[in-house]
Formats: sequence, structure tokens, C-alpha cells
Amino acid sequence: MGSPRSVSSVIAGRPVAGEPAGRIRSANPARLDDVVADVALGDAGLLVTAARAARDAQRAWADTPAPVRGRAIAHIGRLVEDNKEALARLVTREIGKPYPEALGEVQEVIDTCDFFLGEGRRLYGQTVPSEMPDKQLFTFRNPVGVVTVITAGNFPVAVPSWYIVPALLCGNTVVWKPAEYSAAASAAFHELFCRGGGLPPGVFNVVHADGAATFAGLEQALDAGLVDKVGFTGSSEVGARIGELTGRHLQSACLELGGKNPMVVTARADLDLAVEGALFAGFGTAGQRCTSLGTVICHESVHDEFLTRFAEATAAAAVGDPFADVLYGPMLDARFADRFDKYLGWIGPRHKVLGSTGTGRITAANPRAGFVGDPEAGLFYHPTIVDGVRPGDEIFDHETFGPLVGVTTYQTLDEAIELANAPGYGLSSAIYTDDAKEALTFRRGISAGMVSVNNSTSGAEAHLPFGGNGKSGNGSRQSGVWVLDQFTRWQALNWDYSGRLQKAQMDVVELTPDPGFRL
Ligand code: UN1
Repeated sequence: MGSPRSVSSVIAGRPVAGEPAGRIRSANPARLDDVVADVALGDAGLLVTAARAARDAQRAWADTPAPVRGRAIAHIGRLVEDNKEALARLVTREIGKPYPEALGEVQEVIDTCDFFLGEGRRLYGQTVPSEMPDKQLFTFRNPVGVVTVITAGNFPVAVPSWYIVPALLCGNTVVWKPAEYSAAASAAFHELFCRGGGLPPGVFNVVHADGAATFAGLEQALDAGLVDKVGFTGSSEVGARIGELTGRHLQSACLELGGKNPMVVTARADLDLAVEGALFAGFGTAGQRCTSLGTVICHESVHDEFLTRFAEATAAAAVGDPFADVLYGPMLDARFADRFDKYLGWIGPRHKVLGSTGTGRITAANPRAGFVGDPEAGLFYHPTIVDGVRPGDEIFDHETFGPLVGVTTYQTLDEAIELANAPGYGLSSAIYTDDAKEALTFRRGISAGMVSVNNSTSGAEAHLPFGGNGKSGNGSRQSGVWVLDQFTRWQALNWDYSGRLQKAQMDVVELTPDPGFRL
């Protein structure tokens, strides 16, 4: 345990005094008496103030040569690397993600910096031939302007970096609204970025606020013309509202939303591998990734065998203290525990429950065999496998963000694909098979933005396009070169040096073909 970190918003390089919307505490979900952060909350007006500061700083930042911005990203990456363990410890303490996973998460920030530092020396435009002589065409990538980034706390540093690193590299300034329950990790991330990058005041601002104040502030900032792009990671419901709000301002947000990620286990699957994948995908991070496994769709010929092995592996998995060697730790925060209790209520009489010595919160009265540590100290939940789920069951149709995996069966691959697409999300997906035809047929039929073959639904590498379709997002993609289209706008330039007005489509020389010619 350490002392609570006092966290406030930082605008134009200065911590904001006072607490316009009161204070909250961010507690360690594995030890609820350990207060990690004492947070001063901003109100809607503060978000507008931050957007104005970002607007004031944007022109000069865009005029800073891209290779210089790339060097700033390089320095940030090195500083994060030098603080990797300290930042990972803070992530584990604040949101309860097992320490090795937290180290991986910080590595994802470093990888993202490594990828984009070189982009500062590329950020290519094109030279394009004109249809007329003595005229040249070009394309340029321009920054969009002020970017507001609103992120969840399950990946309190990696996912923000997916937005913030390329946004800054491309010459945008940023207002970041992190999750309230990961305020200490966010504050550390912000400080590492500002100090490591030597970022001028106003280039990267952070506002701590609750959801309602953020939404109201965002609307006001959009109305005032102070925000040009919104990046949002969170629920499909809030994503739809953000999409609507930005749409009214003729903007399209970069949305990374929920998932009900299917894993198809075919008759030709390596069942041990599939079990290992399902265990990590379903219960890693206590099922609180947007890429976590939702439903295993199992060929009926291997269903019983898969279920037996999966239930055994789940029952044997270590759950508990996230600083110990465990598969997963606590829920991120009380709000997720409460919501998960509701989802458990969706289990019906015709479902079969497996995987633990109980369901719901792990306590002395509702113990989990082999629990690591003191379950009463935190928000720990039993892993829960629910066999026999079908479309129309709430548990099949909706994301359950927590340690719960549904299992169902199929007969033909077409049916498996139909079941996999049925909930209407489309983030990640997996198929276990050694048959290339099955794998590629699944790839073509699945609506997900990401497909794994013989691998977990979670754990995407940081330089492939990340994003979803349907209820998982509006088609925007993060990461790698693909995210550049989120944070830049193409500008087309035509330059006529002929000394006369050459009219496109009209003053174009046409060569005379001989269409009647035959050999
Ligand atoms: C999320 O939960 O919002 O692919 C992102 C993964 C991680 C990112 C998850 N790299 O599981």
C-alpha cells in the first residue's frame, strides 16, 4: 500500500486548482481499504477551457516539423520504458490487472511510440500526374486540429496511447478524459508524456470528470467549434450517443466499443489449444477486455469433451491477488462488479453452470477453492461457464464484461458463422481448426474487424488495424498506419504553371484510337 496520489486536471501545463464537481477516490479493487488516488473532478466548463487551451496551442504544434514531433514521441517511449515497472505496478494497484499483464500493457505504449516515432519522418503525401501539361498535383496530410479522447480504465495506459501518440505525432493537440477509476495511472501517463516529450503547454491536456459532465462539456466545446475529432473507447450505448453528437457537428468519431466475441471450436480443433485459448480469452483480465471471449461455439461432436476440459481448467485456475501468479484478479471497480451481478441474473434454469465452487462474488461464505489471498478484501468474482446459451438469451445476445463465458453448439460451419454474427457486435473473433478452407470461410463470413486462427480473441498486436463493426464501432480503425486517417485530413493541391487557364475535363488532349483495327 502507498499513500493516495492527489490528482487534478492539467490544462495548458498547469494543474487546475479547486474541484468544480467535487472529489472522488479511486480504490485498489483487490484491497478496497487502499486508496490509490484522491481526484478533483472538473465540470463541463473545464472541458471547454481545456479544449480552448488545446485550440490555442494547435497552430504552433502543427508548425513544429513532423520529424521533431517524432523525436518527442521517441523520448516519450524511452521515458515510459525507463518507468515500465513503476507504471505497471500502479496499473495493477489501481485496476487489479495481474502484474505480468500490466507490464504487457505498458509495453504496448512503448511499442506504439516505437511505431510512430518513425512516422514523423514519413507522414507521406503523394505527387500525382495531372491530366494537363505544366500542371502538377499533390496530396498532403493535415492534422485535424483539436482531438478529445475519452477512454475506459481497463487498459488505462495502452488504449489511450493508441489515440494520443498518433494524434500528437500528426500535429493535433489533445484533451484527454480518462476513466475516473484509473485516475492515478492516467496522471502518471500524462506526466510521463509531457515531461518525456518536452511538450509545450496546451498540447496535451487532461481533464478528470464524470461521464455526464464530459458529455455536456463535449457538446459545448463542439458547439463552440473547439473540437475537431473525438476518440472514444467504452460501451456501445455511450458510443452511439457520441456518434450522434459528433454526427450533428458533421464529424465522425473514432469509436472503439464493446464486443461479444465468438470462438468457434471445430471438429478438427486441437482441443487442448482451444481450452488454453478460451481460458485466457474468457477469464484473463477477469473478462474485462473489449476483446474478451463471449461465447464458445462448439461443434456438437466435440462439445462434451471440450466442455469437460474447459471446466476442469477453469476450476483449477488461480484467481486472486493480482501481484501473485494468478489468471485474473478483481473487477476493475465497484461499478463493474455491480453490473456483473446483474449479468449473472441472466442465467436461466435451462443453462448449466460450471467452472468454480460458486457463482458471484467470492467471499468467506461463497468461497473459491484455491483462491490466492483474502477474497473479502476486494471485488473478486467466480469464473462462470454457462453451457446451453442460444440466440434470444440475454446472456448470448449481450456483452457481459466480466468472468463469464457462454457455450453453445453448431452442426455446420454456416450455422457457426450465423451464431457468431447473431449478437450484432463485430470486434474480435476466433476459430480453432487445422483446415485452411474452414479458417478462410470463417474469415469471409464473420462480421468482426479482427479474426484469430488458433489463437485467443484478445491480445491483438499493437501495429495491426484494431477496431470493429456493428455494435462494436463505426468502422474506424486504430493502430498502425491505418489510424493516420483518423488524425489527419487529406488535402489535395493542384499547381498550374502553364501560364494559362487549363480547364479540367475540358482542355484535355485526347489521342485518336483506331477502334476498328483487327489482326
Ligand atoms: C480493450 O479492451 O479496449 O487486444 C482493448 C487486446 C488488447 C487491447 C484490448 N491489446 O486484447
